[in-house]
Amino acid sequence: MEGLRCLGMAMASCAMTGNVVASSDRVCRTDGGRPNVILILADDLGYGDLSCYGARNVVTPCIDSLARRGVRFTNCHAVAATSTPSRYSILTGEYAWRRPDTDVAAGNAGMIIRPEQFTMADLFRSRGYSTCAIGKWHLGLGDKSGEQDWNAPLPSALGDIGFDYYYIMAATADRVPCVFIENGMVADYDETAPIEVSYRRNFDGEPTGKDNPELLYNMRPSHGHDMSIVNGISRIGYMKGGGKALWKDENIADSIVSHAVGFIRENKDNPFFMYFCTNDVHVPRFPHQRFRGMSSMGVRGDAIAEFDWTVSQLLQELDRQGIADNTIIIITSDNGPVVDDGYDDRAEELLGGHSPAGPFRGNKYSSFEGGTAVPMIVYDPRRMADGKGMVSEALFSHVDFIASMNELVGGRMPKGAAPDSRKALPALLGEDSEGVEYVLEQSNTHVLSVRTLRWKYIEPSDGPAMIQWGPKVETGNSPAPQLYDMTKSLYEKDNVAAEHPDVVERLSRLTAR
Ligand code: NG6
Ligand code: CA
Repeated sequence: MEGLRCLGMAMASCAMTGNVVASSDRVCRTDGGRPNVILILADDLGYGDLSCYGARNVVTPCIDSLARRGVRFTNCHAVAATSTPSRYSILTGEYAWRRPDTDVAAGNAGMIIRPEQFTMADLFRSRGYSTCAIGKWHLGLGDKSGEQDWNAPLPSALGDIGFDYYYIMAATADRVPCVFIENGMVADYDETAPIEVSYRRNFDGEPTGKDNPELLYNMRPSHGHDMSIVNGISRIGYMKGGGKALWKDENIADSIVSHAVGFIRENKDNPFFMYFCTNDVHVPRFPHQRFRGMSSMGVRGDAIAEFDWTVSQLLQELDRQGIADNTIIIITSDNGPVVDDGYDDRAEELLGGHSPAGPFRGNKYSSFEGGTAVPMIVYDPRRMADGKGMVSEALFSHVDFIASMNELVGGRMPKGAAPDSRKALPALLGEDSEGVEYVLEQSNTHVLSVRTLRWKYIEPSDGPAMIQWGPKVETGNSPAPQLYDMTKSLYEKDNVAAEHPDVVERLSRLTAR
């Protein structure tokens, strides 16, 4: 099938992105059995943050247009309310809470997924796909925490867990080291500025946000984030050096787009899997100048606009290469939204009636649905067409991606691989309206919840009702079991645990570790 000319479909994909290129220039390289897959993972993008999910004060035309053709999910759940455990579960198909070392990782954490583990990238690779990871990583690098030499090739990295190519940020934009890593080495390494990183102590003579607030010309912290200063923004952790390799926050979106586009070009003739993770809309939110003012919500809204543009650039490249008709796009987020997450960026004051978590209670970190209910749009051009888009209420958890992708590509996973992942391909493709029986969700303090189509159960916990260290977020903690009937209200308010002890008993058994 490869090399097949299919001009009609090319025209259709052309219309999808509004990118006008003469159809005679196109060659569709169709391999019906092995579609390309691009998993686009936004950071801290809430259920309510896209205009197709009811966002106010910002528009996301490109993503909305995919939603009009594909499946827009109302019941998709991240495994965890923070990044590292959420991403761990996506890539391995194992609940992060089964492992002790999967909480929000420092920038110098050792590689959390071990080479012997089977990953989503291994799965695609085993079916002859080229694989890549681009953007935010946040799952550790190298053999041992704190012992990486950032001036030399890393002894273990993503090449050991199935990725043929990668261009990544080690952790988050608010954590050092503030450099990209490309295939095991710091990208654009600057020999004149060797890199040192510590999460314990500062390096002699290096300024910090705490001691030198006058150097914070781009952004100041609201809580935490007062250590090393890079690009006029203070971060978590200490670093020295980096020179020309240091990123400029305003260029991160451009930088990951250009590397993704390069990968698409190089792999246009063979099936590929791309794990594409944006920094948007995580803090520090610092979108490029050309997106400033695109929303009325300041940098958080403008970062959403930058995210939409980012998606549009990938789609345009697929179209240009004539492979849009054979590339499945999945867009989702690693956890729920947060407004003030540690920088003084006026995100809260400028919301103007916008609800980042949509109808849900709670935010990132929380056991309430706002922590883990995320947007998801799946577009499979082989079976979906303009005007045929649908909204699906099917229950889906990110932990189920890997088994579902295995169904998609007809792979075989080794015994013991992806132990918690369930096959749910028909739900992902909009052909099954129910999805999985239940999903498990983990708060940032490891409180587990269970969600079914009807119920939400939160296990009892002793923690405080509000986060105590900065963000104004309800944790969802309560010493009593909580049960909410989600068919009555999506905002978890009326605890009906006392009226349904049988349901509480049944769901609580699923949280046993
Ligand atoms: C928190 C950070 C927050 C963010 C989060 C991880 C402080 C005060 N806050 O500890 O800014 O980085 O960790 O976010 O340090 S995540 O989306 O990558 O999980
Ligand atoms: Ca996140």
